[in-house]
This record gives sequence, structure tokens and C-alpha cells, in this order.
Amino acid sequence: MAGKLRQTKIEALLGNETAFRVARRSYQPHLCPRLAAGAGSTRPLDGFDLDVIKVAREQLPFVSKNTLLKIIPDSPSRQVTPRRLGVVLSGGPAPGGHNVIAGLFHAAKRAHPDNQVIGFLAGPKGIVTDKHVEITADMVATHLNSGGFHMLGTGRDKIDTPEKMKRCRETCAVLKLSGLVVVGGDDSNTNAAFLAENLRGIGTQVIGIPKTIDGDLQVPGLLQIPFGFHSACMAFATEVGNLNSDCKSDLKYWHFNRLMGRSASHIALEVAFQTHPNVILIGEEIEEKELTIHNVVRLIADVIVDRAREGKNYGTILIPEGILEFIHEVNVLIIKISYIIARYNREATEDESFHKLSFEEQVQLIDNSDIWRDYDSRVFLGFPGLLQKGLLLPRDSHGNFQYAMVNTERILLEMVATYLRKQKAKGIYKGNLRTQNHYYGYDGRGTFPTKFDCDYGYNLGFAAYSLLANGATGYMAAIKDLHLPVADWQPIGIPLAPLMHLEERKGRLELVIAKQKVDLEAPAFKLLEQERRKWSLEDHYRFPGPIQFDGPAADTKPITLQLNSL
Ligand code: FBP
Repeated sequence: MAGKLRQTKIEALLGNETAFRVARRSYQPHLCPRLAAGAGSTRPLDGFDLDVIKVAREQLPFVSKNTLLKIIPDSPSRQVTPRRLGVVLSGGPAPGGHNVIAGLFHAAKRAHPDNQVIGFLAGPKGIVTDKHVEITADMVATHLNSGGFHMLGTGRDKIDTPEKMKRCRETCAVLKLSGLVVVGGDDSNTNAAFLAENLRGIGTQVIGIPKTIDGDLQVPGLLQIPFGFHSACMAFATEVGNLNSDCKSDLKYWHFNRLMGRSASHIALEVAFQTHPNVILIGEEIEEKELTIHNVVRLIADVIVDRAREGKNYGTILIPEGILEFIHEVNVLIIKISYIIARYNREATEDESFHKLSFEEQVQLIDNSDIWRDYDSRVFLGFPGLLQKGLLLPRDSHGNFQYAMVNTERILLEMVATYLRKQKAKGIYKGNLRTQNHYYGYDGRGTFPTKFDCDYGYNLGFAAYSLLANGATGYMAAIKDLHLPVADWQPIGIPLAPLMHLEERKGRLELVIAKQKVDLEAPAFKLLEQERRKWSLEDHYRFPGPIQFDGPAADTKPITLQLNSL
């Protein structure tokens, strides 16, 4: 008996279930009243101008005709024939994605017990290759309120050839899908728009869901923030707050923190409000002020010098991962090199591709290109080796530069250290620079969702179902008025076509959903401008602590969202 007890204890200690996860599952996400009564019906939502550019009208003639919709409660009409729906998680993981699936599943089962939800595995290529599982009530219950995308896995494949599109059509036709829900960021919702256009012939409606920790999928007045942003920011803010606490205690380190967010600096801005660091870089501001990389180095170094004068040889610095895109001379090289790589790879075999070449061969090839000027070479050679290598890294399947693979915090740290050595020799800098560098990214993408993201994801799943049940296709499900309590949230359908613009990808102009950058005129940035001098000199640190699920600290929302809605 004692042996059995011991064995049970060992199994419990070594099992992969945690008390935390079990407790977290018991949270029942709140549903807004407009979705609580059933699929409801859709009506036009007036008061917003959404224009579609000519290229989008040409490439997406059918979905371009969509207009803005609101979902309103209605007496439920009985669904007679069961529906089969598909769902795919796409791009980088974001906390709250499992709740989107839970919402979709619960809404579907509520409408008809025989409705089915099919989950495609490992992202869009799961549709192309028809790899799927049927989602069960058990799977939903196990993953409810948990982070990551591991229920189905995810991927970054672009459905960008007629062959891939044909295979998607076949998969959806064979599975008799009446609807497909694509959970993703700008690129994934671009996929959704093209899928909607191409699948209408076989009766599969397509709805996108706004996801990305980067926070850059926004539609002014309609979609304030995608799901996942709040949780990731809170996870990063926990860490930066802890570093504030440590550096103010041992008084000896400058912490250079790079924060994920491929392009826009929304994450850095939010984490700044959460933690009040000594230096905060915002890419969009750097671009507007036309700062060079040396200006940026100076900007950091000046605060270090000022604080050293007051005997403070410590502090925290926030560096958005996408900052390189906003430094003009770096971005020009990124664009030119992306073009050269894409052009070279189009003609090369897999074995000869650009990334099979040595660093010296790559530089040579770039040097020989007709779009590369002497001036570009001088700029390139003036960069530290780490940055030179970073600029040549492979682009992703959508042709995007992979900022996550470049150690921007190390590059800036080394440049700042070099500059300060010179300032010290001149007697201007009297401090002692000791540094630590950190990268926060993948950890925040996998964190447990905040209560806000649990509710948000769940409502999005229900909204997607309502749009499908009401015949919509080529829309993104969204929740308007997120700054208000859940009881006042408004589910809507935003047409995808007006969100699209032309962008250079793999050396060509492509129709994609536009990313929204930090608005330098909005209240949040204006308030940062007002506060940051105080934060840089005084130790005005803020310690947000870990994400909470109960008690008053559980009911938080992004500070930027709240400031911008004032
Ligand atoms: P999504 O836009 O797909 O949500 O992904 C965003 C992101 O997390 C960026 O912040 C980051 O730069 C990038 O993904 C990293 O990509 P990868 O997972 O391919 O390394």
C-alpha cells in the first residue's frame, strides 16, 4: 500500500500537468451580450469610410464589394443542416488563440450539436496538404485559457501560387467545408482575403481573426488592438519591471532589452508605460526625426552620461526589435539586399541559393548588383560586423526581413560602449559602464493569456461563427470598443479588401494588409513625450509584477489602448 502511495506521488510530481494550468482552465471567459444570445444577424455599420484601392478591386473583385457589418442579437433561426467548419492558426503564436478555437467550437455546437470544427495542422500548409484533426470538446477544455498555439501548431506559409490555391480548394471541397477561419496577423489575413475570393465557387466562406503580439493589425475606430498583444506585453513588462528592481538594488548594470515586434514599436510603447524605463526608443519617432544609427547611439549614451553625473551607473533601456526598419540608412540597405536576394534566388537552384554562399561571396554578389551604389558600400562597411551579417540573413516565406534573428540590442550596446570610451577619454563621461543584454520575444508569445485576452479571443471565435452563419466571407471578425467592459463590446465584421495596400515583397510590389505603425499624434505617444525625461533621470520605475488571474490586478487592459481612447 505504501509502495502504491509512493508511486502515485511520484507520478503526480513528474507528470506534465500543473496545478496552475488546472486552475486556469476553470475560468469561464465572459461573452458580450450581443454574442451571448446566438448567432444573431448582421446589419450595415455606418459612419466609417473604407476605400478599396484599384489593384485590390482588380485582384479581389468579389470580396472588394463587402461593406462593414455589425452583429446584432436576433431571435435564433433554427439551423437544420449541420455545418462543417475549418480553422487554422497562422504566423507567430499569440496568447488567446486557443480561446478563439474554443469560442468558434462552442458557438458552432450551440447552433447545432452535429456541427463540426476541423483544425488544420501546422498552419496554412495544413490546408494545402490536407493535414487536419477534428476538434473535440475534450481538446477545447484541455486548452481553454492556455497560451501558445500547440493545440494545432502554426506556420508561416503563404498561399501564393495557383497550385497551392488549387490544393486548398480541393481540401475544402473534399472536406465539404462551409467556412474557414484563419487566425493570423497581416500576412495571414492577406491569405484569408485571397482564399475568400478563390473558395467562393465551392461555397467555403472565409473569415480572418486579428492576431499578433506585435499589435500592428489595427483599423482606426474599429479594431484597437489584435488579441495576444496585451498578454505578451504584460509578460515582457514583468521581466523589465524585475530588472528595474534589480538594477536599482545593486546599482551597477545598464540593461539593454530588445522587445519583439517585427516592425511597429507598439510593444515597446506599452512596456514603457508598464515599467517607466530610463531610455525608450520608438521606431516611428526615429523615422520622423530622420535619426541615423549614430544619432540613436548618441541618444542612449547621453542619458547614460547624464545619470553618471548623478552617480547612477545603472538603468533599463527598451529597444524595439523592428527599430532597424526606421533608421533610414539601414532600411535602404535592407530593401536593396532583399531585392537582390529575391532576384538571385529566383534563378538559382535550391543548392545554389543565396544563403548557401559564404559571407564574402554574398557581399561580392551584392557589390556587383546594378542597384548597389558606392555610397551603399560605404554605409554597409561602416556598420559593425554583427549588423552586416544581420542584414544578409534569410528573409521569411513572405519576403519579410527577420528582425527576430538580429541581435540589435548587442549591436547598439557595442556601439554605445565604443562611443562612451571616447567620451570618457575626453573627460565628458565619468561613469563606469557595465552592461547586460536581454531579448524578450518568444517567451511572451507563449505566456498564459491575460483575462483580457481570454475574453477577447473567446468573443472573436463567437463573432467569426456569427459572420459565417450570416453568409459573410472575406471579412475579419473584430470586437469594437475594447476599452469598455465586456458587456459593451460590439462584435463586427471588417471587410478585408479596404485594409490592403501595395508593399514591396521579394523584390516585387504585392497586395498585402497594411501594418499600422505607432501614431505619433495619438495621446499615448504625446504622454510618453511628456513623461520620459523624468523617467530617464529619476528612478521612477514601475513594477507591474506577474500576470494575475484573480483579484483587482486581473482586470487590466493595455495602457496604450486606454490612453488612446480617452
Ligand atoms: P505574427 O505577425 O505572425 O504574429 O508574428 C510576429 C512575430 O512574433 C514578431 O514579433 C517576430 O519578429 C516574428 O514573429 C518572429 O518570427 P519567427 O517565429 O518566424 O521567428
